[in-house]
Amino acid sequence: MPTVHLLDYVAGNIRSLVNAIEKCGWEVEWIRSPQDVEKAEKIILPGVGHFGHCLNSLSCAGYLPAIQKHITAGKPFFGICVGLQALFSGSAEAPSVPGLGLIPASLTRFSGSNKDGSKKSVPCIGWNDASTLHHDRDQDHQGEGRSFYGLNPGSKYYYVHSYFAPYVAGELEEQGWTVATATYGEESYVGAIGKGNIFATQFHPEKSGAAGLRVIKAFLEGKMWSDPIRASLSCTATASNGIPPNDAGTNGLTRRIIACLDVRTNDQGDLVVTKGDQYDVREKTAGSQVRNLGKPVEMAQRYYNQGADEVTFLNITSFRDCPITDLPMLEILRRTSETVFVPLTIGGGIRDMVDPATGKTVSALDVAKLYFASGADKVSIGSDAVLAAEEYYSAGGNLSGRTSIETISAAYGAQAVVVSVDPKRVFVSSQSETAHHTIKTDEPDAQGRGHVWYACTIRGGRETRDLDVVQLVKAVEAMGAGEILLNAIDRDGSNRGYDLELIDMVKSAVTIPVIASSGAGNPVHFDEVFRKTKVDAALGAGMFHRGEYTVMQVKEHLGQAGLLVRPFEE
Ligand code: 1PR
Repeated sequence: MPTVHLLDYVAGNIRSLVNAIEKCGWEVEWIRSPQDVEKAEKIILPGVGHFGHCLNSLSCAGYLPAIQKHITAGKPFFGICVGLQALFSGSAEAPSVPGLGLIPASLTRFSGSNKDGSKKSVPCIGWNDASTLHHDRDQDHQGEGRSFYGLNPGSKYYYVHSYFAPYVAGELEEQGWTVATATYGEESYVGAIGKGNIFATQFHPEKSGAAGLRVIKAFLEGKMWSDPIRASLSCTATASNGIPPNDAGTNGLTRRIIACLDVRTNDQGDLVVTKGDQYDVREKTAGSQVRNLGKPVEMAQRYYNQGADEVTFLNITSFRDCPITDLPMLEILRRTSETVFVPLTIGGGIRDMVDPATGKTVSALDVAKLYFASGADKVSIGSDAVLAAEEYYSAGGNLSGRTSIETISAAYGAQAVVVSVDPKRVFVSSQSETAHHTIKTDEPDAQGRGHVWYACTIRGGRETRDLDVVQLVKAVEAMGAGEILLNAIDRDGSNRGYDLELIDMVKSAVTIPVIASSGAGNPVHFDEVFRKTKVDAALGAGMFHRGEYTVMQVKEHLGQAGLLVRPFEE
């Protein structure tokens, strides 16, 4: 097998990249010291998270001069995400930290709003283009009408970032670069860039399904230009009138559909996918067995093949178990990441704990590291986030720097930290009855009480706290969480559709992306949540597990109704 060298400097989920390279028929050799760089022919520099953290780690380990030398010698180099950003002179994310300076420009942060006042979630998480190619035609005629490193105008690629390299027409092309751009709201930026032996993508090709694997393969095989791609794109990309949707509500991203697998050990000791009704996962029949809906790895693979944009695993009982001794869960992640090339999130039990085997304290960051090393792109924190938010308010709104959210976000970036919220409705007759954030609801309770606030719960909904959902999401955003997974215990498993009132309330409280969860029973519910709220993604569970609808059917429905969805590619 041919070999490519990968720089290992703790850059998040590197396992998925290795799996993607192997899927392309290549083998990875690790660069573990600057001396190894000299021996390498082709190098891939991955990177996620904070520009300053990544560049400082590379610099302290002595890699930067070695990479410069490799590039100057004309040897192939591929930078991914922060690996692309490293080519620039610097970033507003860490103004005092210099990049490699091969491109004399600096990265800037996405603005949280557009000129018309509409909001834009930051970080930018989702699927976007990298297809409008710009190159200096005087210097390079061979690119005319051809595919640049396997990029395809109809394909979508997975991006996750808060900082970007602004695209100014002509500037980079004049320096001989070929550029593929994406646009988020009104901001156009560099999605992929290349010149000579250098290639880099802001998106994650290893997380971009078949479209991303094609890009990795093109780099590995040295095919800078090739004939146009004839990818078989599914019909999901076009509306029923055949015209690609002009879906203004997304700022350019596709509507993100997530399949969620609640996982736990059943009474026979096997890890199974289960699904509750209002979080009760036991059958209502004699014996009250844990509902067993299938095997986690197989189901994740099925949803990937159906076009899921992301897969989430929630280890729903690990609040009482210790995830570091939960080797089967880690194995599930490892095996899933071998074949599922879209983002994987894992939640459950992420908190500081004591290892029962050694008696030693293990930090939430250590637990997260294990998950990232096993193939997770994001970790989702539930109970521990609620406790941290309570502490944050008792400390007068001051950050301690020690919470799971803060430590993981500082090391791996905000985009790697999801907070999973499990709120329950609490009815009151009027706002004055409570100090909590209330809304007037269209669905009063049996006693006619027409206002609700949403109480946060911990331990899988078993314990309700005196903290409301708005307090929670504001606190975790301040701590550095990058996304909210918004469940609703009252709607869970109900097939009644999402709680739109809850979603509106949370969306207007934060800038970070919000994923709607709980209650989806058919494709129309996805359409409804995207049209009636400003939510960033929608998650479904039971309707997929029970085989009532496929992810593909949801996307086809949305596409035909004129919403922008990622076309499925094989
Ligand atoms: O508290 O950090 O250990 O994390 C535990 C995680 O496990 C939390 O994310 C919590 O939401 C989840 N969890 C705990 N108990 C349950 C349970 O069901 N008994 N599942 C549970 C939460 C909610 C969604 C579900 C949607 C969609 N599941 O993930 O998939 O409600 O369902 P639907 O489309 O069928 O309506 P910690």
